[in-house]
Amino acid sequence: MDYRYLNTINSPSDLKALPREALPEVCAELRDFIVSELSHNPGHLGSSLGVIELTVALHYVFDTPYDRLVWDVGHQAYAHKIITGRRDAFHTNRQFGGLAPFPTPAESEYDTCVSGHASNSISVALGMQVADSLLPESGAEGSSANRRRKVVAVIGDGAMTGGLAFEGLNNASMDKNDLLIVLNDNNMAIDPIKGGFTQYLVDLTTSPRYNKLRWWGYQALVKLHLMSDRKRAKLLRFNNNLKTTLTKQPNNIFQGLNIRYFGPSDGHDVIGLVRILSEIKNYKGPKVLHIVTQKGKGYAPAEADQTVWHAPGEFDVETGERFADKQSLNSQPATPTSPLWQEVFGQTLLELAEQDKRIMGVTPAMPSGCSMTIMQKQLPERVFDVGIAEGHAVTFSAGLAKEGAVPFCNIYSSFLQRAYDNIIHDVAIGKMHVVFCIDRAGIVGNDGATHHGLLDLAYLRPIPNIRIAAPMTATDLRQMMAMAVDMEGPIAIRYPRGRSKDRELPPVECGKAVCLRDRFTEGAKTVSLKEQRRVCVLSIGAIGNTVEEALNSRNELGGVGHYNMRWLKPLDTETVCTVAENYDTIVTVEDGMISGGLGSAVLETIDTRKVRVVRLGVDDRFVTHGSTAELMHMLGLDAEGIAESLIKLRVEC
Ligand SMILES: Cc1ncc(C[n+]2csc(CCOP(=O)(O)OP(=O)(O)O)c2C)c(N)n1
Repeated sequence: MDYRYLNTINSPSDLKALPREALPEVCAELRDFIVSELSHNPGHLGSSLGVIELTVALHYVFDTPYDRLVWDVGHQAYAHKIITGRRDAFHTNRQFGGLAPFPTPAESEYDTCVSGHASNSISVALGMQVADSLLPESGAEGSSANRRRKVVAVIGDGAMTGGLAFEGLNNASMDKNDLLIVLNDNNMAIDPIKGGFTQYLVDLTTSPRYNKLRWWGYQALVKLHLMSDRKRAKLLRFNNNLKTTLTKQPNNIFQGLNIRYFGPSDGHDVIGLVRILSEIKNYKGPKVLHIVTQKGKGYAPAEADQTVWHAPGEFDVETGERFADKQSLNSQPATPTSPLWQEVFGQTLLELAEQDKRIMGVTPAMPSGCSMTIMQKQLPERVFDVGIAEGHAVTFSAGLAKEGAVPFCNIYSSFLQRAYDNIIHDVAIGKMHVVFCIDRAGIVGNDGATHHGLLDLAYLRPIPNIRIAAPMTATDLRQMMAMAVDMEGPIAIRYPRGRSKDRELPPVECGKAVCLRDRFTEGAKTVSLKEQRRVCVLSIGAIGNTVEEALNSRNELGGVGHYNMRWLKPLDTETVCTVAENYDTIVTVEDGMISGGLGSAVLETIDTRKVRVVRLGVDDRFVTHGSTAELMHMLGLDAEGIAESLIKLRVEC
C-alpha cells in the first residue's frame, strides 16, 4: 500500500522525526494497514484498533526500547509491532514461522516480556522499574541522557479485573518507583465487562458535572491565553481534586493507594495524548493515566459488534462480511455438521441446568469463547462471569459447592494454570464438588506458546481427590458432564478447540477405558490380534480420533490395538495391565506434555521389564504458533506422524 508516512517508519526514531501534526495521519494509516492485513491473515482486531493513538503517542514520547513498554494483554500490540520494525513481516503474524501472536523478547528488543496472559503488566513493569533504580549500571547502558529508564505498563480495564493487577498496584504504592500505568478503559474485555470496578471507572469517566466544568474551564483558559505547558501540569493536579469532589468519590482508588491519578482522557486524541504523556512522564512516584477508548475504533463493523470483532477471522473489508467458517479450526477433518466442542459443552450445560437447579455456570471472562452464553441467555441468574480472575473463579466455585450448588467452572486450559493452588487448596483438599470443564486443551493453533493447553493432564494428575476425564467424542463429553453432576469431589473434563467428532461407543463409566480395536477382521476370518500383532495404542481424549485415522490409513497397521482410556484418573489399571500382558509394546498417545501425563501414568502402572512403553506427546519444550494442523504435523501427532511412529515400532518389534 502507498502510505505517505507508514512506509517510512521502520523504527520509533522515524516516528519521532515527524512533526506532531502528522500523527493523526500516521494513526489513520496504521488503522487502514491493520484492517486490510487482518482481513486475510486473521488476528486480534478490535483491541489493536482501540490503542493505535496510544501506541503512537507512547513511542513518540518515550525513548523505546531503552524506556520499557509492557503490554497487557499483548493482543493489542499490533501497532507497536508495526512501528518497531515489523511492518514488512506483519503479513506473517501468528503464522507458522512468522511473527509471534503476542509480544515476546525473543522476537524484538521492543517487546519487554511475554504477554499472552492478562493482568501481569503492573507487576512486571514495577520489577523493571525497581531493578533499574537499584542497579547502578542499568541507567548508563543505552541511555541517551544517562538517565533512568521510564517504565510504562499499559493495561486494559478487563485485565485490571485480575487479582494480580491489584497485587501489583498495592506493591507499586509501597515501593519507591516512578512507574506509569496507562489504564485503557473501553468498557469491554472480550465480552462486556460487569462488576464493581468497571462501574467505578464508568463513574469516574461519566460524571456530567465534572466533564462539563472541565471543558468550560479549559476553553475559557485557552481563550484568555492563560494556558501554557507549565500551567497545564498544574491544571492536571487541580483536575484531580475537582474530580474527587464532584464525583463524590473522595477515595479515588488510585489516589487512596498513593498513586497519582490523571484523566480520564480521550484515548483517540493522539496529539492530546502526546501532550499529557510529555507532561507526566517526568513526575516522580507511581502514577495512573486513565484513558477512554473504543474497542474496534475506526472500523464500523468492529465498533458495532465488539465481541465478535475481538478476533473476527477473515473478512471482507468493504462489506464487513466475516468468513469465520473458512478457518481451519482443527487438524481433524470435520464433517460439515459436526458441532464445535464448545457448542456441545454450552448446549449440554443448559440442558443439565434446566433439569437441576443446583447447577451453576462460572467463567472468568470467556462466556462467548466457551459458549456459556447459551446458558447465560436462558438462565442468566445462574451464570457468573467473574472477570479475568481464574483463581477467584475456582475458589468462588468451591464456595458455591460448599453450600450445595454444582458449579461447572469452565476455564481454558492455559489460563487455569493461574489457579493451580486454588484447585489444590480450595477445592481438592476439601473434596469440593466442582466440575472443571477445561476448554482449549491441547494445541490451540495460532495463539501459540502462551495459549496451548499442554500442561493440564500433567499438572492435575498429582492432585489427590480429583478425577480427570477427556472425551474422544461429543457424546463422551455429554455423558461425562451428565455423570459429573452426581459424582462427589472435583472432576476435570478437558477437551480441545475446534470441531468435535462423534461415533457410537459404549456408555462412559467412571475409570473405565473402552476398547476400539483389538481384533482384526480379514475377509471373513476373524483373528485375535493378541496372537498376531504386538503393538497397542492407549490414547486419551480427542486425539483418539487421529489415532483411528492413522490406523485406518495404512494396511501395515491393520493389526494394531487401540483403547480409548477416557479417564486419566482414576486410570483403568485393569485394562492397562491386561494390555501389558497381551502386547509387546504399548504406545501412549496424548495431546499434552509427555512428562507427567497418560504415558507417565501407564509407566507407573506396569512392569516395564515385560512390556515396552513408547510415549507420544509433546516433549520438553514450549510449542510455537501456527495452524493446529501444522503444529500437530511438526510434533508428529497428526495421523501421518502417528502412523509413521507405529510402523517404525512394528518393524522394530
Ligand atoms: C489470564 C487470562 N485470562 C483470559 C485471557 C483471555 N483474554 C484475552 S484478551 C481478554 C480481554 C482483555 O480485556 P481488556 O484488558 O479490557 O483489553 P481489550 O481487549 O478490551 O482491549 C481476555 C479475557 C487471557 N489472555 N489471560
